Amino acid sequence: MSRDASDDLQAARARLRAADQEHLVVQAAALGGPEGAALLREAAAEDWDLLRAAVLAPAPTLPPELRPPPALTLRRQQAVGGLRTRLALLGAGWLREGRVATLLLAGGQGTRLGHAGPKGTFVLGPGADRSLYAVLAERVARASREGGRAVPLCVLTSEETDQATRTAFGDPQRLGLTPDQIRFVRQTSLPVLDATGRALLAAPDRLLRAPDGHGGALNALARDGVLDLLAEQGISVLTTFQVDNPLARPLDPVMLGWMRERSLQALGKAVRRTGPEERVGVFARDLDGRVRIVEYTELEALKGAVALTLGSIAVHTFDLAWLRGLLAGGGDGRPLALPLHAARKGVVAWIPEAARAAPLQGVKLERFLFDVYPHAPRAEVQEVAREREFAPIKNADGVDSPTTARALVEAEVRRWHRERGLAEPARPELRPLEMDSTT
Ligand code: UD2
Repeated sequence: MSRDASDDLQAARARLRAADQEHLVVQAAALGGPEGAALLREAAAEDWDLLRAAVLAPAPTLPPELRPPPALTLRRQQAVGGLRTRLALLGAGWLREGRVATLLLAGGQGTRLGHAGPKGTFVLGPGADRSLYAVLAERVARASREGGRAVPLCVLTSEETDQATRTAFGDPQRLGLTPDQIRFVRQTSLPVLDATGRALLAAPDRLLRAPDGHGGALNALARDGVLDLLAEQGISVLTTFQVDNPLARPLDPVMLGWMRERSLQALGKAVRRTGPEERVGVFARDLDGRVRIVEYTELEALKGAVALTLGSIAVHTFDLAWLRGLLAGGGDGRPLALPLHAARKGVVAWIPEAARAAPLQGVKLERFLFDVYPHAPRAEVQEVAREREFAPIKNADGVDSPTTARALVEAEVRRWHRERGLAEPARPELRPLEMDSTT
């Protein structure tokens, strides 16, 4: 081994020891040779102080006195002096002008659903071709046809879902998309630690890792030059939606119109929470009027959380120039670093002492894309009708399951036909419904 190679390994060992990761140095020594060196190099590339602080630090500090933010609620009947129509026309204008791109968040591991493969490959039915990817991609295709412009669709994948997702999308034209309309962006991963802040192993020679949260989309989009490319194409706003919501309306002209009308940096869709137990982040506003989302896993730390009833359905619209500015260096000149959120999860790790893999409690670290909200001078919330825009698929059965989602989707398709005086389909398929929000 060359002298400088052994020097950098020596430096790696020192860094790991200083970060309470001595067990990795021991494991690398037990492996020896190139495998041991590879483990040392992989481990040395991580910022252990940041990772350990996220695990060992107290609950995230939330500003005091969080209050519910005002929400734009448009009821179909009252049409508020035609406001909804006017906003829809404004938003449709942006789609026609090619000012809108959208990001499908699909890098999650989807463990709760228990589906083999990326969640987007889950077939919602009724036809075997109705995967979540197909249903959602077709809606982007429909909005593109209606606006006369192909809306760029970015799909966030993770190391685990990337290949299967590209394969699932196959020939984009089958979904009504043009080949250059879709772009895959692969987020990075972070080590999984134990509750004491020590790295876990996936195998004798490599760390246990997990996707770094959909907040990883920003750096991945920037790294791949996608944000610059979208800006060069004239894109003004990037909307987001999740693969697990077949009723998502990420190109809703009313939402886009409100964003345009109010010159916002961020706008999020919300539904009234069913109760404090619903697993959705909630919109809140702090004393200086900044809007943020407090994730449901962190709400118990928040007194008065019960008053925060606007639950985020993870359909957001962000101003692209503002996002790029945050990444380049926000107000204080430092590039935005989204905070790390720690989640205790059951994982399977390699236990060197037992020389086998075993299930144990790990801590996954994620960044959340919606943590950009507090950096927005003007961020607002659009309340929408739950039964028409939110059919989450999270669990194999019970609440937020394929059964509840199918029922919601079928009801929405029937309602959509009824309101247009069309005969209700015998077996409603979620063919591209109109994108507009319906409240
Ligand atoms: C998410 C929201 C929650 C609420 C709810 C609505 C977060 C952290 N929480 O809860 O506030 O809006 O959805 O249904 O967003 N994903 C990635 N990469 C990752 C992790 C997740 O792309 O590293 C995607 C994942 O594929 C899914 C979405 O992000 O489409 C959210 O998944 P989740 O399991 O992190 O969040 P969840 O469903 O508990």
